[in-house]
Amino acid sequence: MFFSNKQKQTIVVDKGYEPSEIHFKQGKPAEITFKVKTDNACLREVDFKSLDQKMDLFAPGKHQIAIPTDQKGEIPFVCGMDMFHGKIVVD
Ligand SMILES: [Cu+2]
Repeated sequence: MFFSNKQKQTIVVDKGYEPSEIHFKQGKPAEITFKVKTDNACLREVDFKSLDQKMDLFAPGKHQIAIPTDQKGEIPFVCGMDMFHGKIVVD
C-alpha cells in the first residue's frame, strides 16, 4: 500500500521533548504526533519556526504535524517561551 510508506514518530511532552531529536528519511511523507503528559504551561505551545507552524498542545484533539522531507536538513522546534528545544533531521 502506498500509505504504508509514511514515516510516523511520536514525541512525548513531559519534562521536555522525549525524544528531542527525530530522524526521517528524505523523500517519504513524514508525520509527528505529540503526546502531552504535562500541564506545564511552558510546554503548551510548540513552534516550528522554519515551517511557520505553531500548535497548542493543550487544545483538544490530535496534535500532529506533517514534516516536509523534500530536502535534507534540520527542522528545529521550540516551546512558546524558547526554553525547550528539539529538532527533526531529514537525512
Ligand atoms: Cu517554554
